[in-house]
Amino acid sequence: MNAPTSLPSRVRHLIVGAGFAGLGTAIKLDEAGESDFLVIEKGSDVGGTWRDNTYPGAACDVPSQLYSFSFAPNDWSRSFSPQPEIHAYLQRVARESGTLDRFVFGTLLEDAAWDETEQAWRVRTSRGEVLATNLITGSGGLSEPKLPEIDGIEDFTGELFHSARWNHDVDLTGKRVAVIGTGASAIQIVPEIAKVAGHLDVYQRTAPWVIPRHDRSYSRLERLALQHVPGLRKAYRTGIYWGRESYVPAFTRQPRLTAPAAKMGLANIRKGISDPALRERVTPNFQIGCKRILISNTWYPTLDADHVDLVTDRITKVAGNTIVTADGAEREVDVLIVATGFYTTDQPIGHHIRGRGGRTLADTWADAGMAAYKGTTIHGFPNLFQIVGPNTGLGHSSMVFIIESQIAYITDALRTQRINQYAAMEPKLTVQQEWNTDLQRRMERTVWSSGGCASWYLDDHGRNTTLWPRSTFTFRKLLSEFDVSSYDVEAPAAHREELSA
Ligand code: N01
Repeated sequence: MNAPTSLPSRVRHLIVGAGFAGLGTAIKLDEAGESDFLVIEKGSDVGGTWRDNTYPGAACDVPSQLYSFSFAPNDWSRSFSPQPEIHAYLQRVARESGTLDRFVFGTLLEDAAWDETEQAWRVRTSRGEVLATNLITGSGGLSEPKLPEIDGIEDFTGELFHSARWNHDVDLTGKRVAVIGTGASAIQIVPEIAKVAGHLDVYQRTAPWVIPRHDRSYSRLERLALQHVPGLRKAYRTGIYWGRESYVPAFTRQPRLTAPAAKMGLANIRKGISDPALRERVTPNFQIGCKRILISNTWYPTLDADHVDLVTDRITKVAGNTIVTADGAEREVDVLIVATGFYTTDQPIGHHIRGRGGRTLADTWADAGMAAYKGTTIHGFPNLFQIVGPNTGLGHSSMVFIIESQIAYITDALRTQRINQYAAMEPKLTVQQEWNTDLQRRMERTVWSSGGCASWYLDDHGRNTTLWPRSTFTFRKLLSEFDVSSYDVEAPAAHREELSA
């Protein structure tokens, strides 16, 4: 691989990020003959979230047979693959794709501004400037760690780190450890570190719903069959897909259909915890599905262990190496792990992308929240394509399915652009508004709106600007073809001058 070390002055497509989204886009653009692209990646490797989240116990809670590219099968070792296996998969796919010669690692996007004269994105990176006709962002919806706002936490005198930036130099053996948060990351971390920590305090603000995890390793025979029996892997993947898709009505239209899942969650508590008072404290007070449903067989038994304390009193401050809660209790810790999630409704990259008139995405979205057309393109931001943009997230199935749908749409858009020699394309404002009005109308019926919880799905205005409120096959169908009639298009500037002469 001869990856470039400096940037060319001009490129047709600039892709930001080398996770599932950026890598998948590079592969599909290459296949479509759109080979004049560059991928910039701030890290030193491909993998995105699966490179960054190296915490103990990190694994995907969507079965790997589905949580992988449809065009790049893998010999998975188990149903819910651990992070190292997913990362290795992405590394292999990247290596074998023949596109790595156009990846530039260690390169941060600092600013991207639409240049009206050039009809291109003028992009400043930590490695220099590049002019790009199209800007495709795959920087991830859950990539920028969010630290909790707790008085005194910045002066904590022990070791402190976020779940997504695990400090592997810190040995937790025998230490007093505290974890803040009880989301998808924390419930994977806590059972693992409890095996070595001397004492563990788990700070819970909201009790999550946790149902059993049906994970197992595949037998040798199963792996051989999946690899060699024609059609078997595809049939297995399709089965998982439809199994997951069957949850959609419960989330989006009939929240009462979630009742069986709630029963499973309550049974999981009874099975894992013997103390009635502790059972009570871990019982959620909102409708299942309102926040992401978590899966674990070890979460509750870990909370029940003698050297683990669940703390439900609000943290009031951190003083030195002591965490103080509202009841006045003071708990000393050596290591503080914050598993407090990510910036989701205020995408950090939005502050670095400036469209027509120099307006940033962040400013455009400041008043009414994030909004795009088909989760991918944005009025006022010509030739910008966002993978995992507004309202493309899922609570039940594989984001790789969504990503591949968006990549197909973008590839078709770029083909249309080339054939028609459009210099710029952006969704019409009215079309984008109609799309979002419809989305928000559908959102009202969902469990995410009516389930009585606060979640990272909702923005400061209470609008759900992160999740897709319909089936994933509908998403795929709606993005199956680039609908140029929904777009304002511009001829190249030189051509416009010729026409007006
Ligand atoms: O983050 P979260 P996460 N004081 O935002 C608590 C994906 N993921 O990293 O519920 C005290 O879910 C907060 O409390 P509350 C998945 O999509 C996937 O765990 O807001 N507590 C919550 O408990 C997931 O949804 C996998 O009251 C504070 C926790 O911190 C998403 O990533 C694995 C606090 C944050 O939970 C994010 O998960 C891991 C404060 N000041 C993650 N601030 C897979 O398996 C926040 N909290 C695929």
